[in-house]
Amino acid sequence: MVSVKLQKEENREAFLKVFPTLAEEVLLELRKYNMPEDAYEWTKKMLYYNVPGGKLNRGISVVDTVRILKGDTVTEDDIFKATVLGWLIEFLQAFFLVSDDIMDASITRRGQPCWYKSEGVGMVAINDAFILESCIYIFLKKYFKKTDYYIELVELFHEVTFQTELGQLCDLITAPEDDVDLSKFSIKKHQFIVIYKTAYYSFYLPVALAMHMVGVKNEEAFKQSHDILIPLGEYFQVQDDYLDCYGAPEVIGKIGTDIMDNKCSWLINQALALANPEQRKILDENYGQKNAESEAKVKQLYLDLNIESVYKAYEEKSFNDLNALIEKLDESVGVKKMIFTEFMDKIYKRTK
Ligand code: GPP
Ligand code: MG
Ligand code: MG
Ligand code: MG
Repeated sequence: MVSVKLQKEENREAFLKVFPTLAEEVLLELRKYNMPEDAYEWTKKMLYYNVPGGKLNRGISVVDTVRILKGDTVTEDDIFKATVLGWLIEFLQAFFLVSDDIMDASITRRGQPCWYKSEGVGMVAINDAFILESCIYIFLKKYFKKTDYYIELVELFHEVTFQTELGQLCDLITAPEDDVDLSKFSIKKHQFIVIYKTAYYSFYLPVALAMHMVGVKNEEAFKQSHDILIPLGEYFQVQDDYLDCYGAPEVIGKIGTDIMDNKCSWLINQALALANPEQRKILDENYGQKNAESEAKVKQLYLDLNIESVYKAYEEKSFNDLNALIEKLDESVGVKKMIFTEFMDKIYKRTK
C-alpha cells in the first residue's frame, strides 16, 4: 500500500515538474511577438496563478491511462507526451474556471481570490481566459503536428470545448438572476447540464486523448469508454453540487454560491421532490436571493428534509452501479477495466 502511495506521489511530482517548461514556451511566443515587458510579466503571473494550483486529477489521468494501456512497453517519450496532453486539459480547465468564476460571481478558487477578483485584474480576466485556450493549440502544434493522430487531438479539443460551452449555456439560462422559477428545474435538466458542462472535459477527454496517443482506432473502444465515463462524470458533478453546500471552504478551496446563484443544483432538485407545500413556499421565496438570511433558510430546509442522507444513499448506489458497468466492459475492444477503477478510486467519497 505504502509503495503505491509513494509511486503516486512520485508521478504527481514528475507531472508538476513539466509545467515551468510549458509556461516558458508560452512566454517565448510573447518574446517572438515583441510583447511589451508589462504584458510579458502579466502573462507569466496569470499562467502560474491559474493553471497549476488544482488537484490535477484530469491531467494526471492521461498519464495513468497511457501507462495502463501500454503496460511494460511504455517509454519515456510516451510519458512525456501524455504529460503534455494532461497539462493541456489543465489549461482548458483554467480557461473554463477563470470564465466560470466571473459568470457565477464566485469569490475564491483553490484557496485564493478568483483571478478576476484579484488586485488589478477585473475583466482583463476574460481575455486571459481566451489566452489560456489558445495555449492548447500552440502546444498541440509544437508537440504533435508530426504525429498521425494530430488532427484527432485538435478535433477532440474543439468538440469537447463546444460541448462544455453548451452545458454552461444551459447552466446559466436555467439560473437567471432576476427570475427565480423553481418549476424550471428537474433532475432530467440537471443531468443534461452536468454531463455537458463537466463530464465530457473532465472524464471522457483524458481517456480519449490517451487512446488516440497509444493508437486505439476501434470506435467501439471509444464508445464503451464514453458509456462509463459520462455517468462517472455525472456522479462527480453531483459531488461538486453537494460540496458547494456542505464542503468546508478551507478544504474545497472555494466558497459555495449555488443557492444565491439560483443554480439548478442536485440538492435543490432533491429538496423540490420532497418538500410539502409549506416548505415549497419557503424555497420559492428564498432560493436564488442574494442575501445570507435567505441562503440560511434554504440550508435549514435541506437539513429538515435530510438531504444529506439522500446524498449518502445516492453515493452508495452510484458506486455500485458504476462498478457494475465497469465489470461488464469487454476488454478485447482495446480498453482496460483498470482505467476506470483508477478514476473511481480518485473520486469516491471525495471531500474536495
Ligand atoms: C463546473 O461548474 C463547470 C465548469 C467549470 C465549466 C465551465 C464552462 C465554461 C464554458 C466556462 P460549477 O460552476 O459548478 O464549478 P465550480 O463549483 O467549481 O464553480
Ligand atoms: Mg462556478
Ligand atoms: Mg458554473
Ligand atoms: Mg459547483
